[in-house]
Amino acid sequence: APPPGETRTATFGLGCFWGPDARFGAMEGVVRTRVGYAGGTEPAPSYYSLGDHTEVVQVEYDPDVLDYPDLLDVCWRSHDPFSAARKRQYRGVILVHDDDQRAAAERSRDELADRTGKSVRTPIEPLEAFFLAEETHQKYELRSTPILGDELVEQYGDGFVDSTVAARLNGFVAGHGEQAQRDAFLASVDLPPAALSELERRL
Ligand code: MHO
Repeated sequence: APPPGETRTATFGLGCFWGPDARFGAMEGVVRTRVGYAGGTEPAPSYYSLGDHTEVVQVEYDPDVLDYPDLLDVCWRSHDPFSAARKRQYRGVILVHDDDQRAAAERSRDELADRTGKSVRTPIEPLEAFFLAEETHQKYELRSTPILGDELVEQYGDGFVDSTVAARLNGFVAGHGEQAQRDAFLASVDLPPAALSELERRL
């Protein structure tokens, strides 16, 4: 995986952040995923004190493998862009990091509207600040998988959130990814035997 600096970052609100954390984490070229709170003004949000923020996933990716429009495609398929937001906590929103992302997001939104003849309600807003969510919400699908979750949390310790392996496995246990991709991945990683056999059983 490329070091930070040679990666790029994108941020999306797509409903409960557990789902998109797994969806993006399964993608080749995604280096890191983190879930958090953004899009509001509350200075110190937390899960039980969210203020006006939204649950978001932040995706760090290798631009040699993936580009922003690839992530936008997943974004459109991961929420209902034609309905008004329900709770602000779960609204669909594209939080752009710069002018290039804004232009690409607007283009992609307009194409979707043209293609469907419907108006797209998902707002495109500048990302102001991202607040990392509590540890229990990071890679939730993996964390809550028996045996595997505990083994991986133990192996990675404080590095769990930022681990590419944990991001990928979080996606795979949630059912994302292709069989060939999973097989190649399993062959390439060095996991504790208990974790590996649990994974082989599940995938
Ligand atoms: N437990 C909630 C969503 C949690 S998500 C982190 C539910 O499934 O409705 O907001």
